[in-house]
Amino acid sequence: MTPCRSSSPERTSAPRLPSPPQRSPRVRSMQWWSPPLPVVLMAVVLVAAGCSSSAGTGAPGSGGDVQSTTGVAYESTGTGPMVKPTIPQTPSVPSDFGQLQCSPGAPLKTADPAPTKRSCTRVFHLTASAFEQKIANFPVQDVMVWGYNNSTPGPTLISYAGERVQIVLTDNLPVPTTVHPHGLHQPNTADGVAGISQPDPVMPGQTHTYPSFVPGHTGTFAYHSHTDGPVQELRGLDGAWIVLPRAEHSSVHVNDDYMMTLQQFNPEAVMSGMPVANKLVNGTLDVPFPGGTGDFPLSTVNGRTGDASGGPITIHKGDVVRIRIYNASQNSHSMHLHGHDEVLVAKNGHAVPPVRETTQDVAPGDFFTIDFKADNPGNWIFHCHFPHHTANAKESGYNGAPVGMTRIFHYAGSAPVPVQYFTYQGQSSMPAP
Ligand SMILES: [Cu+2]
Repeated sequence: MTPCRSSSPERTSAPRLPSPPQRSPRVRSMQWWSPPLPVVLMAVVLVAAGCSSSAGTGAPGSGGDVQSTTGVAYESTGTGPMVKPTIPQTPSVPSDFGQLQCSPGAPLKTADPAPTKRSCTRVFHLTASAFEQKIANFPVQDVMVWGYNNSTPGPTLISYAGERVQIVLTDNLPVPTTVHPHGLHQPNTADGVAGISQPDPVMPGQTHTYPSFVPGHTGTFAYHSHTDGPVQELRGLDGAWIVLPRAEHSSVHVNDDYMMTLQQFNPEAVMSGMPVANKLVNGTLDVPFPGGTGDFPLSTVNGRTGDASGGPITIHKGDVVRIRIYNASQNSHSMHLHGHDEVLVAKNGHAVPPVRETTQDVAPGDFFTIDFKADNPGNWIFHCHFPHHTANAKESGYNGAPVGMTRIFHYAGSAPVPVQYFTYQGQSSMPAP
């Protein structure tokens, strides 16, 4: 087979980039938006599918070099001038660009790509611990979860194509743990599978520095505990990891880019039949399966049910909006957007020929990227289509509204979403026991 031309920025001269805009410029046409689809897209995908892998091109480092060309760099599939990628946001969850450690020089905290002519490593510090997080308004609120840096899902890690990355994990849990980069091309010594690739997990109170490596491709990926998965992953030790291109063709550029991690939780108090007053706070987590039904009572996007999301996601008419989905839960979820075509543009770090979908079934561990054109003002829900997953312990929200695994897109200028939606079923305070 014919080796692919590497998309690594270390092999190509850096494109000239415009200054970053306050908001991403609106793009009049997307490849999937201006039929017929450019032939070039399919050609690139087909050529890439026949590529063979090749040796890495990244800078030497402690972790071995795993940069490969087996992945289709997303930025290589478009047309038009090169622009800076839109920085993704994760509603309710912080983003973490880590620390850039370049030699020589002090570590930098920066959202910009590492200089290609310096030897730099982007280092992410993750601390696993147990803490309370408000994951719903009802029938529980604050639940004891496990997560990274006091958040479940953990902070969304953001790095750039060709950068060397590294995780430093501190275990503040009462049990041993590890962290696994999911979907990246890490060396085996950085794989973080307890008892196999990492025979001895990180012990409580200890810090472990994993070998650095260069991820093999851009796209949406994740990190999660790979120790005692039925307990640790389902209590919340998951997070997204996005590897951005340093630049992308304007034809694949989006205005708004949102990361959404799907999780399901089983607070013990929800299922135990305790009086409502006792269910409202301080639920502990009982995993893996509740009540023998296989149904998890609370389904969330970014660690919150729709009613506890704090408000809608505001978008603007004319925008192209990207949603990156990571399913960190035990079950598949059929993610459906009202009022718009959702266009599948990438799966698991690889661009795919755009496909218009109504509902996208996302399996556990999958990453799907969908785009939509904001051309239909109003308040639109994006939700799992399993009815139990759009309720909190089978209870609906304000006036029967879907909650659970739901987020609302609100067009600027449209009527506001009723504030009662973001409360306990329309009541301004918790009901008396
Ligand atoms: Cu679902």
